[in-house]
Amino acid sequence: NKDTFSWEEYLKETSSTPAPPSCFRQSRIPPSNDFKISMKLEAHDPRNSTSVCIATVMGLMGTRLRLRLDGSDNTNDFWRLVDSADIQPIGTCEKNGDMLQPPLGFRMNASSWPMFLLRTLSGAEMAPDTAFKKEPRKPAQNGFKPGMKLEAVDKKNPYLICPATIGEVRGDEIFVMFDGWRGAFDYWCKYDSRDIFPVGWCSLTKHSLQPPGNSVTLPKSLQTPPPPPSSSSPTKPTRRSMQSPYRLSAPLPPLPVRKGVRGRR
Ligand code: MLZ
Repeated sequence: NKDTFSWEEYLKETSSTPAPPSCFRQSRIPPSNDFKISMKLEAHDPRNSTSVCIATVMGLMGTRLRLRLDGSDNTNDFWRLVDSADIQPIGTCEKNGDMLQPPLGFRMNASSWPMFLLRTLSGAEMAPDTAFKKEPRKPAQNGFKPGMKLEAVDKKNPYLICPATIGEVRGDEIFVMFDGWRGAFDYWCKYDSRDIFPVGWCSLTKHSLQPPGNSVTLPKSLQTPPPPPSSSSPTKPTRRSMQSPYRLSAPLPPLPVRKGVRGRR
């Protein structure tokens, strides 16, 4: 199908290479997703990470779960991997001598929390211990290099995983640039972030992968290397240099438009 995104063709088109799988804090063989919709589990509240709450599985995609904290509204759903350290079986909190907390923005009076908890858990289907997978260890060091390709969660639209490029590396941090989106969704994160995946992850785990946006991508043959960074200004990727640290050399022939890419909304 010509309209679906193919890494193989895209890597050729952009003459780029994937970041080696060893760079990522992800299992070499992705874990299976043994959760089912409506199962309950314990999760750290993303807005208040010291508190552990009850969450319900609202959706499944690849090795990820769409979670909603019980007692919260439907506008704060979040995504976690089945091998995330942020989730655990019901009962873990109590076993550790801790107490389950109402989520930030609990929609009832705080005094009704104990009864709410009781009702929430009675008769609920709890996710089995075996569904929770051990979090992989972090790679010993930051092995990413500028220009390497990867798949990354779009933090502004966290249900999306999209093709991306390493823009810059600084210590333990990497700059993730989303291909074809002119910098609007780019972010810095740690090299061992759980939100980044090796090329092929989505296809392997049957997660959908967004095609790149349609802002200009220059073939390497039309690019010139950037000037050496001046000591006064630390290099920050510019809007123009979306896909790689290379810039337009001018004048340009009309660009071929890749098929099947949507306009930016
Ligand atoms: N509103 C946009 C989402 C863009 C996602 C970009 N991810 C890097 C759309 O629906 O096209």
